[in-house]
Amino acid sequence: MIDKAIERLIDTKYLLVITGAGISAESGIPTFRGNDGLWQNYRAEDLATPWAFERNPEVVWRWYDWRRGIIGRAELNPGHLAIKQLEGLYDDFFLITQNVDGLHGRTGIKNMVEIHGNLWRARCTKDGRTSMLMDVPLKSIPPACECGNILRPDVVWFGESIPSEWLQKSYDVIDMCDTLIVAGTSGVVYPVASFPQSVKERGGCVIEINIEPTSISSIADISLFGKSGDLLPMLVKGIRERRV
Ligand code: BV8
Repeated sequence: MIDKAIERLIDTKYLLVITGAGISAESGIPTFRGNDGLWQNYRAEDLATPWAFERNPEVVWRWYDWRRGIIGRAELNPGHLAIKQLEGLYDDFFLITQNVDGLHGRTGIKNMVEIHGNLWRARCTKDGRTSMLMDVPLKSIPPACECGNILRPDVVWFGESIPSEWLQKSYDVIDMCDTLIVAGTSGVVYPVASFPQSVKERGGCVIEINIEPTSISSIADISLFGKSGDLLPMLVKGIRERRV
C-alpha cells in the first residue's frame, strides 16, 4: 500500500495535509479520544466550550495550563518533521491542522492554518486582541489582559464557529488539491471531518494514515495503518528516491 501511496504522491501537483492529535501522540501529548485521551479524564462539554469558560474560567484555564505544561516539554517527532519536508517537495502544498499545540509551527512550516487555534495564544474577552502567552505555569489564573479584562485561550471551542478566513482558505485548498493526506485524526469533529469527503467529491485522492480504522477509512483510496512518525518519513523517502 505504501508503494501505491508513493506512486500517487509522485504524480501529485497540489498536496493538502490534514492532521489531528495523533500526529503529536509520539511527542507524548495525549490525544482526545484515545485510551489515554484527554476526554477520558475530562468531559469536553465541561471544558472546551464557551459556556464552560463563562461558568468557571479558572477551571478551564487550569486545564489549558496543564496541557501547556506537557506540550512545553514535548519534542517534535519525525511525523512533524516529515510534513515540513513535504512542504518543500511540492510547489503547491497546504497543511490544515486541528491541533492547538503549536508543534507544526515549531518546524517553521509556512503554508498552514491552525483551524482550531493555538493554546499558546490568548485573546482579550473584551476587544479580541491576541497575544502570545508563553509562561508555564501561568503567573495568575485566569490571566488578565493589560486592559484589565480576562483573557481566554485563542482556540475554537465546541459550539463556536471556525473563523471565516480560515474556513475559506480551507475550502479554497480543498478545491485545488489533487491529493489529501489525512493523518492522526479520528475524523469526528466538524467541519474538518467533512473535508476528506469534499476532496473525494472533487476527484481528489485521499490517503489516510492512522494506527487504526476511522470514520474516514471508508472513503479513503489508500489507508496506511501505522504510526505517523514511521509512515510519513517513509513517504518522504519514497518520493525523493523516485523523483527523477
Ligand atoms: C462549528 C480546540 C459551526 C479546543 C477542538 C456538523 C456540522 C458542523 C458542526 C457540527 C456538526 N455536528 C456537530 C457539530 C458541532 C461540533 C462537533 O463537530 N462536534 C463533534 C464532537 C460531533 N463542531 C463544532 O462545534 C465546531 N464549530 O462547527 O461551528 C457550528 C456552531 C454551533 C453549532 C453547530 C455548528 C468547532 C469544533 C472545534 C472544537 N475544538 N479543539 C481544544 O483543543 O482545547 S476539537 C478537538 O478535537 C481538537 O482540536 C482535536 O484536534 C479535534 C479532533 O480530534 P482529533 O485530532 O481527531 O483527536 P482524536 O483523539 O479524536 O483522534 C486522534 C487520532 O489519532 C485517533 O484516530 C488515533 O487512532 C490516531 N493516532 C493516535 N496515535 C497515532 C495516531 N495516528 C497516527 N500515528 C499515531 N502515532
